[in-house]
Amino acid sequence: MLPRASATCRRAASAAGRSITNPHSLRTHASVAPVAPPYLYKVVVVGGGTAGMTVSHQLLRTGKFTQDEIAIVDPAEWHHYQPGWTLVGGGLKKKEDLRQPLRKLVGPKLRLFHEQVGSFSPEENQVTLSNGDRLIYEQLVVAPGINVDTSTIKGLPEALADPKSPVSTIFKYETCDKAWRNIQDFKKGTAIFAHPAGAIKCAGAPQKIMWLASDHWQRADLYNYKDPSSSPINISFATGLPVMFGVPKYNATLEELRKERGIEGLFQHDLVEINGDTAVFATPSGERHTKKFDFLHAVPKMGPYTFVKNSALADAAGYVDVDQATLQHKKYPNVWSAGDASSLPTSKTAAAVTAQAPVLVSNMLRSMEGKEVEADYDGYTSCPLLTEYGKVLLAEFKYGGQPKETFGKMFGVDQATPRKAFYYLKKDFFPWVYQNHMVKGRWGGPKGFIR
Ligand code: UQ1
Repeated sequence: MLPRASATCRRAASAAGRSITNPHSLRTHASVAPVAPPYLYKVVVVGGGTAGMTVSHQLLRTGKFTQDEIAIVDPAEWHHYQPGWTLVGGGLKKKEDLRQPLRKLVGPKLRLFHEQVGSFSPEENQVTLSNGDRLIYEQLVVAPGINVDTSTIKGLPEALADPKSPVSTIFKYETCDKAWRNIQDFKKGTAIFAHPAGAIKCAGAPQKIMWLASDHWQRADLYNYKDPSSSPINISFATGLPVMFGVPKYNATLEELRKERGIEGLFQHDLVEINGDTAVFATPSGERHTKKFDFLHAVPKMGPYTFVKNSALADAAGYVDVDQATLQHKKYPNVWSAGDASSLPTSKTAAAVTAQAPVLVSNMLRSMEGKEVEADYDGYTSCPLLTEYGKVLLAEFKYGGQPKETFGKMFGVDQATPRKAFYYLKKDFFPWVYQNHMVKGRWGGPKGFIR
């Protein structure tokens, strides 16, 4: 089905070097040359995850777009609330409650292409899908997320797939509930919680699951914060990074917690291989260290999807190369990015998308109206760090690791102190507001509801 070619869509087509006035003429053309006809859209959004859905619905809610002028491209059947997977790993939620069929979430005015992207041709304002369909756009939003690749750790895919292995990860839908089963089954021995070197989404999650597990084991009398050496369980946090957390203010609290709770810190230890019950770590100097485990929570390395990395849109690291304050592509002014796939040098979270999406939407509209874009995104991101059952440290910060605390300003509280109120925000309010409002374009994070 071809959408009606609006005037702007026709402009996009002619910008792409074709003089199309009637899209059906391309069908004739297609019968001569074996290429699929292009579909014409004002906006094509690649990705139906947190960033893609939030941006698409916020665009629609501006009232500037009509039926089928915005298309979303995503092959996924399900849309997941990934921040909730830590709660599943901690036994606080059922994973089935944190996903919805993508088709159901996409507003009726949006056109969904349930396909993978094959390639980008930004010079021609065109995206080619893996089925050969071509979408011509006036504006393009690239937000397909980041690839959580279990094969980046040798032996991990096999260990995760074995239901009896003590290896799990909350970073995959398939295994976030295995993490909770393993935590409950674990009664004695060495538990390792790993955090990889390199960029990952939700950089706090690898330790959130550790704080919950250690609390669970303490409540079960298997671990004693005050006397860990006489406990049946011992715990190590093995991280590829030199610190517990990248923001100095929150790192101070978390490092103190680690010591108070008798957890061994293996810094600059990057898990690269699982060999039976042995974890192999690489250090920056190229050494290999090994440690036996009886329980392992692993976190795969993550990186840009190949179709982004290998495209003209990518920076040297493979992320969509956008300006860090305007979210506009550095080379192609009608290309935008938000979320995990973007080059924005901030922590990759859903909270970050609450601040990025309104800037992207506003700047896209300004740009379409011939106005200057505004440098409004300050890098805001947040990490509600579960430190035990019933308490969350609500890290909120911007570029440069500078704290930007919502409730500090409002109520004069220090958010580095774990609190019960933040726990209920994380456990109940955020999942609710996300599923009912954020994906529909009605939630602005710390700024509250939109319009
Ligand atoms: C937020 O808006 C949000 O989205 C629903 C989260 O969920 C993933 C968050 O973790 C955070 C911190 C926010 C920010 C909102 C406030 C009120 C601090």
